[in-house]
Amino acid sequence: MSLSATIKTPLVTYEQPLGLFINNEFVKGVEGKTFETINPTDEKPIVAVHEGTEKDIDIAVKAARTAFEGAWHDVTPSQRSRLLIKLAELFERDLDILAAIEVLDNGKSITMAKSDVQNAASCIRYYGGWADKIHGQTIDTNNQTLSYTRHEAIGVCGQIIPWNFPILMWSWKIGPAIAAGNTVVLKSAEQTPLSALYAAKLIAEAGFPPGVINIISGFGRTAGAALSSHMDVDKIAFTGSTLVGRTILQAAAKSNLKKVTLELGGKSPNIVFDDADIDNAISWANFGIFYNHGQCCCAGSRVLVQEGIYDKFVARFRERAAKNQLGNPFEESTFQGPQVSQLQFDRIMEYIDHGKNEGATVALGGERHGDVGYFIQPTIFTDMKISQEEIFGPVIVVQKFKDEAEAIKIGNSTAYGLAAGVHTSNVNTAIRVSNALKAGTVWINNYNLISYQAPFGGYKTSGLGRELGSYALENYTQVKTVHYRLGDALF
Ligand code: TXE
Repeated sequence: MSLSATIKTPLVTYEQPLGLFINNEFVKGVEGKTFETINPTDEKPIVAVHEGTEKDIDIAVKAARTAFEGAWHDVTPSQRSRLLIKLAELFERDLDILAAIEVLDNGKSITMAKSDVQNAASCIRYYGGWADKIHGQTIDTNNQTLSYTRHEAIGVCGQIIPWNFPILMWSWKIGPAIAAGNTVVLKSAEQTPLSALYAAKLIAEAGFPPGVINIISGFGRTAGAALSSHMDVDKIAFTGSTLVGRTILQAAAKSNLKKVTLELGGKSPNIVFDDADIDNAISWANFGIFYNHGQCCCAGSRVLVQEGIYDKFVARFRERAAKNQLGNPFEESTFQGPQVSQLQFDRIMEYIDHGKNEGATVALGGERHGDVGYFIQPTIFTDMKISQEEIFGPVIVVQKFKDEAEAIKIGNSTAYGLAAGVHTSNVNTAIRVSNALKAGTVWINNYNLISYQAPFGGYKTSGLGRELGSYALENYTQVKTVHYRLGDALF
């Protein structure tokens, strides 16, 4: 099979790389395997890509190690900055191509895909800005000693990303790792390998030395597992399910105790008090769950509404969600496209059926949309038992609460702690409740607004460590203390 293919989309026709990207070249996998990636809108294969397995991971890790000890070591922080900024510019130049790939491979709507690519470019540029500003401290220990710290790169970083934001997750992982001077082997999700490979082409064009960033298409149990248990990978960063997050941590513990950061699932509460601006709250509740078709780790999948406005809220929320435009994700007016895969579609429909069988009221939706593509109607449940599991689809449960204490109790009642929302016009309530919620991010009178400048990550089983902002750099550096003795006194 060849190493590239011409792909036609309604927006652009472009050349899609298909190989594994190692040492700045696209190559076939050692075992010669390939796998197809499916268009979730029409359920048909788009193209087959080369599959990386354990041996390819090994080759990519060697390339990353060689670059780390060699050419990359001599690249100055300012040069790293320039390379990242150049890469951001290339993302912006090819925004339409990258966005079209996301729509084709993932099913997200074109407006959201364009915003993902722009945010990815901005994130990479932001970390370009950091690359020459990563400093240690000089520490005043005593007059005879110069003590200082260096924030050094960790080494070879393995990165495993999911399919819900393929290009955005690529940028969240690669930006801080490269800014801090590491080298990378990134495995994309098997459902959405295409944008990661196209972006790989831009790495070579930006001028990164060979081996600094390597991109492998492949499956979790083979390539992903090989990366997380590799003895020469110094750090692993993972975004995905909590289930797999646990296996990554175990693999790190059993191999070389590589450093681990995990960004996992959530079951985030979005709390609406009686005194909230109801139109604003409904609008953010709608965006909080139905944005990206509910396929967000921080999706506000539980809306908790105070009893005084509960009935009014449910009635108006139904009206609002019913207006969400479902359909062809290449149409500018589409808000919701298909779920990413048959597997995710089946999982979500199973949760919906389970809710119905348990006697929950379906206030809206609850069915497949159309008969081609993995489309699911925006679904609102009421009177449902508290659900603990992440559904990861366009499904929301609206629950009633009496007072602040109960809202906090229900809000914190899952094993997750990724995000939460609070809607109220009372500043004291907003701050008190956001302090009490066990979540890595709290949105007040909005939901799902993420900035690459501010940290993102989870409490409890939602993860370890933080991505984005200056906080992410802490996960990609290690601190060395140096004591330099100035005097000549002997012990
Ligand atoms: O995730 P997996 P799946 C949640 C969401 C979703 C569920 C299942 O609830 O319904 O997970 O989705 C790689 N060693 N999230 O099955 O399996 C895999 O190849 C190493 C939340 O797609 O966790 C892919 O690259 N790697 C989430 C990545 O892990 C392994 C985003 C994610 O896949 C591996 C996605 C292994 N043993 C799903 N097994 C979020 N936090 O945003 C799989 N992988």
